[in-house]
Amino acid sequence: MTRKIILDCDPGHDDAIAMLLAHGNPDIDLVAVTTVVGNQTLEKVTRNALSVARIAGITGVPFAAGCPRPLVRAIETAPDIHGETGLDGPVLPEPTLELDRRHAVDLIIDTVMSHEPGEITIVPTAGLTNIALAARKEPRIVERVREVVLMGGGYHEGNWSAVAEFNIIIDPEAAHIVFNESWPVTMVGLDLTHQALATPEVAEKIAAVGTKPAKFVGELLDFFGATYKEAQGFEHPPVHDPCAVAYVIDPSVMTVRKAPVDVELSGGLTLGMTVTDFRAPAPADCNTQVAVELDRERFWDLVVDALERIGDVEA
Ligand code: PIR
Ligand code: CA
Repeated sequence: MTRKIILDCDPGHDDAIAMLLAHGNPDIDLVAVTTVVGNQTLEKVTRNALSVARIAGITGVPFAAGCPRPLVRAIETAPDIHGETGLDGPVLPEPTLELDRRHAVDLIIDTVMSHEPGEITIVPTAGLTNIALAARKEPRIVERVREVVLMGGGYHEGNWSAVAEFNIIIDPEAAHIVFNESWPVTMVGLDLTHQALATPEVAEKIAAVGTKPAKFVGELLDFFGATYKEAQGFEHPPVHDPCAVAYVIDPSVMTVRKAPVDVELSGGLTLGMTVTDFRAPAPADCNTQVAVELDRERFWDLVVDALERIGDVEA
């Protein structure tokens, strides 16, 4: 059963890998890619998205740029992790795709409204500014979207504060909107993505694919691994964003637990925390679930398989 997805991203090393996984997997139909300020400025992450499209051989998919800043807060980027370009490490080719003329929010709305109810899954791997605005501008998308599977948050740890994750804390008001709408939301948070570590064995499997896109992923992981070690003391880097795509491809690649999730907007120490209520039983109207445990081997097999299917792309 192929799933049509909109990937809303801020490439970003792991966003780039998420895009390659979505493009190379036969069960995913990538129908739009939208960008939002996050790991770097909107201008930088948008250019990166188009460069990655060229590396992956993605054509015929609309790419649109979205919000240049969060709803309420000042811009916060992550150069310590992703570098000054947002995608430091590999040499990036000049983009060949042209940007769609629409704003990302309009592309999201048009895409959802022009498909049947239940057809489109939204996969945000960045701050939730575009998604929140789309829900406010055209509330009918909330009923129409199949589900929102997002990388962000976490129920037991943070990476930008003790308790908050980057994608949530950079625009907590937007995250609050997304979690509090009635669409089904799966939170693929740090609890899950910190299990997706790119170990040397993983890097070897990717290198063995031997193609240009696989080499690109290898270079991404080298840079990401070095900054993750330096800035966050990780032995191997967690490759967050492809986990959300993997859940859409095959939900059995991780276990999930139904639980209400809300976003803290006023806590002094806890701003942007995704407060998860594990008290049983979950209320009948609970629309949220959280990812708990990853089948690491099958996850990486999906990534390697996508790279094998993409093959060597003539740039
Ligand atoms: C990763 C990110 C931001 C900061 C750090 N330290 C690490 C980006 C990734 O692209 C991912 O979507 C999410 N935000 C993980 O917090
Ligand atoms: Ca990201």
